[in-house]
Amino acid sequence: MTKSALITGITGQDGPYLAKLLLQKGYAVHGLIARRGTDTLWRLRELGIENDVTLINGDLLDLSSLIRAMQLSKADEVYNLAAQSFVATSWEQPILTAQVTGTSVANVLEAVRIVNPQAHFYQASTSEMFGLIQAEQQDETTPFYPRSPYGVAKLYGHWLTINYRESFQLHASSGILFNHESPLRGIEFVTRKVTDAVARIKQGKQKELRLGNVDSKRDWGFAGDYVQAMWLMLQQETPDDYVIATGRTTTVRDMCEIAFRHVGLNYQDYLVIDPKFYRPAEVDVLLGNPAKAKQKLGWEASTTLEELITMMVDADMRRVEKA
Ligand code: NAP
Ligand code: G4F
Repeated sequence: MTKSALITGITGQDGPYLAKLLLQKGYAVHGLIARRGTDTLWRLRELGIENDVTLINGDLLDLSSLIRAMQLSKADEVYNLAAQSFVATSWEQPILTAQVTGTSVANVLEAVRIVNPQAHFYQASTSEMFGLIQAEQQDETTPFYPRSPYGVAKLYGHWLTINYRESFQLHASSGILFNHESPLRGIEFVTRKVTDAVARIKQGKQKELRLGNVDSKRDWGFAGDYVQAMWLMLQQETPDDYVIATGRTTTVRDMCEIAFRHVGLNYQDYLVIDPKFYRPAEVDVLLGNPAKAKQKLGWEASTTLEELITMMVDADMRRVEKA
């Protein structure tokens, strides 16, 4: 029997990588799409799967559209990836972020519970929930201390997922994923902002790179590796929560150095610190401990930061050349 999956957020960074993985495994893949009049399908096109997935119109804020999506897709597995996911925006739109990233998780869980409570459910939780870190290396037992409206909203979704598991015995799992990047990363996030700037500077189309806090540290992995962990969680007999990370942390500054060096440039000649990009409250450092995922899921990151950043620079060099 062909398995069916429903992915919310199929037009984001992770959605297309997950869709491709599921298609390779023989799933019928459905994606919820909130039509906004812009070209949101470019990532599916880049992975060559635009015509292989079934798109269903809907919005996380609209429970009826989620019920309809569950009915149409007959999903056995539901991956809730949709969110307002840019941390900086969450201070400018805290209420929208609370609704889309936070309370909408109740809509998705309700749609699952009403239409097919046997379906396995994945919630895209985040290392942002650790915020002001309470342990040097964060794992599933580390207390949360979110530092942004986004982190607070995600914490609601995380606990609701656990609550529905305990209240209704749903197979609901939560992946606490640390930062993961790829050539499909949105341009507003720091890695892609850097790799795009490197390509433009190298090709004479940009003169400088303006960034905020370059001393903050992140545990960066490759999105293509991380979607495998999502799938593995839903194949387990019992639902659970897992930290997904590389176990290595690097400053934004050192990440810049890797990106510029790849095209033979020195980042110090182009980097301008611009307080406009500082955040009202910062997450200074994130470093995950993925031991549980390794032990229980057999998962570990297989792409180094150097491989990831050079892959992203190469993709942006090609894009800028073509433009
Ligand atoms: P992303 O690129 O920002 O994608 C977000 C997706 O959500 C897009 O497809 C977007 O659609 C959709 N969306 C936004 N509002 C919606 C609404 N009201 N109804 C339906 N769809 C809506 O995020 P990502 O990097 O792929 O991350 C996937 C998930 O993992 C997110 O929940 C994120 O918060 C979480 N996460 C990400 C990371 C990371 O490092 N990437 C780490 C931990 C957790 P449009 O294309 O139409 O805008
Ligand atoms: O790339 P970022 O915007 O990612 P951030 O805030 O860590 O959030 C991402 O990862 C989370 C997982 O931990 C996800 F849940 C979330 O959805 C998102 O995918 O910023 C990374 C760091 C921050 O410390 C930021 O202050 O880079 C710093 N930074 C410095 N200058 C900048 C800039 N970030 C951005 N976006 N733009 C800058 O100019």
